[in-house]
Amino acid sequence: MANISRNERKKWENNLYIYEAGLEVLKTKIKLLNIEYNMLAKKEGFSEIQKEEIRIKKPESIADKLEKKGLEFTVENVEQNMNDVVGYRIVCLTLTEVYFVVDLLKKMFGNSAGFKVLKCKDYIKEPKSNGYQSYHIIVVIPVVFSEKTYYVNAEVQVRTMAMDAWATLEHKLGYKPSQELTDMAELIKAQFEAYAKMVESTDRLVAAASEQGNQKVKK
Ligand code: 0O2
Repeated sequence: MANISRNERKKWENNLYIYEAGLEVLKTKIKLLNIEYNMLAKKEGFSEIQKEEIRIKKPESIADKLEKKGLEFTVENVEQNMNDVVGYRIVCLTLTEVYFVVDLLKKMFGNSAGFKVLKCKDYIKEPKSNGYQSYHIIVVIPVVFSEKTYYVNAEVQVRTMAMDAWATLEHKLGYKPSQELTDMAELIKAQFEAYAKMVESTDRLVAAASEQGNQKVKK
């Protein structure tokens, strides 16, 4: 585990309120998205959003991530190099709903003063080599206090239920393997690659079937 100096930890704790405030602004924004989604979902025949998770990354995880980038844990390094201290995950039932939500998010953050879409990573179109799939949007959130406005970057992940089940299991096994599992690492890797292919083909099949169903209803 990467080292955090006492001084930097103290500085981090003193700055944490900015990230906590950023998360509150993001939660409000996504509450609005939920209202709009629920209204449109009825018309489109979509299911409701299945699950939402939020988190502020622990300093230990931040330090580990910075270390991988060859950087020390300092408040400045976090501000300049980390996009996902504030994280929000939205889990939908189907692929069609994922892209619908992504589109709403892009429009919502792109059209609001002070907010910005910084970067999009479509790990659904281009999954990671281990099979990880998800759509990531990095957004900039304005946090307006009386004396100063801060800008906090946050990562919004959007994925299907099937992708979420895969990522949750892989996170547990792949990120922190026990000794017993390390011995089986190759087998697990292969299994997860196969599992990811199943997730991908099932999500696509469901999307195609729903699309066909919709067309029949419209005829
Ligand atoms: P945790 O515990 O979920 O917070 P960047 O610096 O932006 O170029 P970064 O930050 O690695 O690169 O971005 P990326 O690739 O978008 O990944 C950020 C987050 O996506 C991770 O945060 C995970 O939540 C998730 N993720 C990415 N790859 C994988 C994967 O292979 N498996 C699983 N299960 N999740 C993944 P953290 O901080 O790694 O973890």
